[in-house]
Amino acid sequence: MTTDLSQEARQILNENFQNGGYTIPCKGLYPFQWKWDSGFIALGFAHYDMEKAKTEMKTLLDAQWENGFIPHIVFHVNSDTYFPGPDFHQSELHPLSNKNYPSTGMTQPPVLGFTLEKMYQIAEDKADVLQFIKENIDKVYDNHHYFYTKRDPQNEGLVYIYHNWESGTDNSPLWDDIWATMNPPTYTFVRKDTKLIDPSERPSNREYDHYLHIIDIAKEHNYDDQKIAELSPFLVQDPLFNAMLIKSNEAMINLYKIIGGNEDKIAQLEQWQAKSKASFNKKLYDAELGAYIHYDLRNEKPIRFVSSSSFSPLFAGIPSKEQAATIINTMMTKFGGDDMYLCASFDPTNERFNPKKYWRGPVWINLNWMLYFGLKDYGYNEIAERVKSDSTELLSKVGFYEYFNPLKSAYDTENKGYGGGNFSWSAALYLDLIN
Ligand code: 9WN
Repeated sequence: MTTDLSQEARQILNENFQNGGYTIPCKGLYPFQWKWDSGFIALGFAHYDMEKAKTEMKTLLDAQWENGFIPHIVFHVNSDTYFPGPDFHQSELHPLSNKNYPSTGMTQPPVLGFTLEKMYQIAEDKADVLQFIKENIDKVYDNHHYFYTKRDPQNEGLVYIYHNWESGTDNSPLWDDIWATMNPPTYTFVRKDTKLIDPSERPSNREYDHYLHIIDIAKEHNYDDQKIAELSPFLVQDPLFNAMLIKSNEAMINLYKIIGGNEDKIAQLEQWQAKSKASFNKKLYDAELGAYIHYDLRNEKPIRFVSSSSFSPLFAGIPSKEQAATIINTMMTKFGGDDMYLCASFDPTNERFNPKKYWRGPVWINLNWMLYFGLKDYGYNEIAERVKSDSTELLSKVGFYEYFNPLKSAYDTENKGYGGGNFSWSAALYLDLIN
């Protein structure tokens, strides 16, 4: 059973790997290279084809901008199955963008530091992977330098995202109150995703108006970070994004110590780390909700909802033992009933929860993967095992979909997952989870 699934997972990754040296998240729906997908995909390859893992990372890092920024999508090819493409995003507007690779002008969660460390841990030939890390780690360091110098206007050690696509959790109900502060024009555009996927599982056209409008504002200012910080109607400190940054800082400290030298970089990373962790627990921990929350920096107010991102700080060692106990209790109470698969992407007890619609409720394997390792680190082995077995049960029951209904009863009447099928990070992280 496991062997068959592993073979299927490898086949998906192999088939989604492209000649240009990168892996698409899934055929049709996502025909380019995505930043955080690439990190997760590299981990899957690392278990059976380290050369491809290295190539995946290298191709993404080649698209880095001169200011250290790494874009969320690299448009390696032309494709008419995705909107909005390179003509809409126009990364060339930024003076320091990478003119060899058209891309978006926004980013995604910083997973590359901890992905490099994981590749080293998985590697049989440590010397070979260490050599690769030596050649590439400074690019990831420069990316963190970009975040701390350009994305933290109040110098808090917490970086902002200026677009919901930067969060990776695109249409989460977390953003609904921000959309209510905006009134974007109605755009004329042809959606491609809703031709490929049941529209009830994807964001609405009106939501896309908001997404496009934020990009237009950034483009009017050539993607200038300072202007975006001043003007973007969406400016959020996201616990998932910042937890990824902190986890990757830690990974880079470990790797630089293995490499030797680099004292200045280690010192800088440790300084960022201390500041970020302190601010994180001060600003993003909501004791009353018993969870980490998002902060709306534009409107200066906390976004007081619980989502799967609320538990991601476990993966980065951010909560104290007491805070960990509290947030895990919140998770099990709200998300962990016997009738549910862990872990819904949004609070199932909230009226905004929708078990079928993208990031408004379904289970996502990448968040489960983080949760599994975070729970283990804090000694919650039984709950960690449940997250793992819920994930593998879903994958073996219906296949390597993009997201899954968290309600067990849903599978009495339908036998499928949602969004794209043969989805790369579901396959890649399965291979990592079972190893
Ligand atoms: C926009 C590729 C990406 C993931 C995101 C997921 C989805 C894109 C879209 O697909 O977003 O970036 O077009 O909906 O939300 O997390 O990286 O798999």
